[in-house]
Parts: sequence; structure tokens; C-alpha cells
Amino acid sequence: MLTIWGRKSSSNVKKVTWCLEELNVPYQQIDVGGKFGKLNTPEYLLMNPNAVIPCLQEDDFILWESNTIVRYIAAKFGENSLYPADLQERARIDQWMDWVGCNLFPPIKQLMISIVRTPEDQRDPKVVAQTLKEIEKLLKIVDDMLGKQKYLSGDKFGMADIALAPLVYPWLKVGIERPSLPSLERWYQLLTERPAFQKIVMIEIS
Ligand SMILES: N[C@@H](CCC(=O)N[C@@H](CS)C(=O)NCC(=O)O)C(=O)O
Repeated sequence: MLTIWGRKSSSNVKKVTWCLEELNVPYQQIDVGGKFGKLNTPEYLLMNPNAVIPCLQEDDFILWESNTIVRYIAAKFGENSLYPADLQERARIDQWMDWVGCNLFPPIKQLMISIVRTPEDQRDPKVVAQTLKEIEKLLKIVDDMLGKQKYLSGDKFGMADIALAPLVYPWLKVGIERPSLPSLERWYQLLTERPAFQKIVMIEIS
């Protein structure tokens, strides 16, 4: 049985559990991080010295970095569905997954800290404006791509969509003014039809 360490509300944990649910892989999930704490305990640091979530545990095998975990799960359990055999197809998906982690995650993290978790009257307008501007610039790139293809992963749903959607979700759900990104909106509506997405991603943001 696989164990996923990390609270359900974390966007990076959601990637991993969503992927497992899509592939019908049994797992147990343990709440750590956020209000549950325990990331700085010697036991957790031994698994993940970065003191962040998610972390996958499979017997003696420990793995951290959400996109790496998604790739591992997809390769192990989703060879004919989520993990493309074609190298160029896989590399294109990897490109977007790395882009999400390196470029989009930092401003989304800032959105969570300075907007989602900060009451409106205590928000710093400068930080809010800068964060939203940065996210909008990045999501415009995604919107352009989704204007050309059905999913971020290509014609078929795949790992790039799994890496992206849990990060876009809080931006779509928090009460802010957003620019119109019609292709991103179309893609999001498509994902909301997936039971695993509804179960794992579409929960209260915190
Ligand atoms: N690059 C890492 C980032 C992990 C990360 O920053 N996780 C956040 C949650 S989304 C975290 O652990 N925050 C501390 C907490 O939840 O207590 C990954 O993709 O796994």
C-alpha cells in the first residue's frame, strides 16, 4: 500500500492523490503540514529533509517533489494511459510540468499566503497587485496553448494537466477580479467532469 504524506488542501499533494485516483491505485493519505504540522519532526525530516509535502512512501522507498512523484506513479501504474511511450510526447509534458513547478508555483504560493490566507482588510495591495499580475502573465501563456490543443498534455488528458490544475484552482476560486482566459476556462470545465478531479481538487481552498 502506498502512503502519501501531506494535507488534502495542498495543491502539490492534490497532484499526487488526483493521479492515484485517476489510475484507481489504492493508497493511504496522512495529514501533515499546514494546521497539522509535524514537518519539522526528526521522523518526517528523515523522509523529506525539505520539510515540505507531499512525500510518497512505498515500503522502504521514499520520494519527494510532487511532479517527480506524479511521473513515478504514472510510469508504474499508467503506462498505457498517463505515461506516454513516445519520447517527444513525454518530453513536451515534462516541459510543462517543470514550467508549472519553476514558474507558476512561486506566485501561486504567494497568492495563498497574501490573499487566500489573509483577510481582505489586512492584505497589502502592492503585493496583491504584483502577485496577480505575475500569475495572469503566466496563465496567458497557458491560455494561448489551450487555444491550440484540448489539454495541456496534448490531445489527451495527462500529467501536465495534473500538475497544472490544482494550482490554477485557488486562483479561479478566490474572490478576485480575473482577466478573461476563455481557453483556460474551457479546459477547466472539461476537468470538472472528471470524478477524481471533483473528489480531490474541488474542495475548500485554505
Ligand atoms: N517543489 C515542491 C514544493 C512543495 C511545497 O512547497 N509544498 C507546500 C504545500 S503546497 C508545503 O509543504 N508547505 C508547508 C505546509 O503545508 O505546511 C513539490 O512540488 O513537492
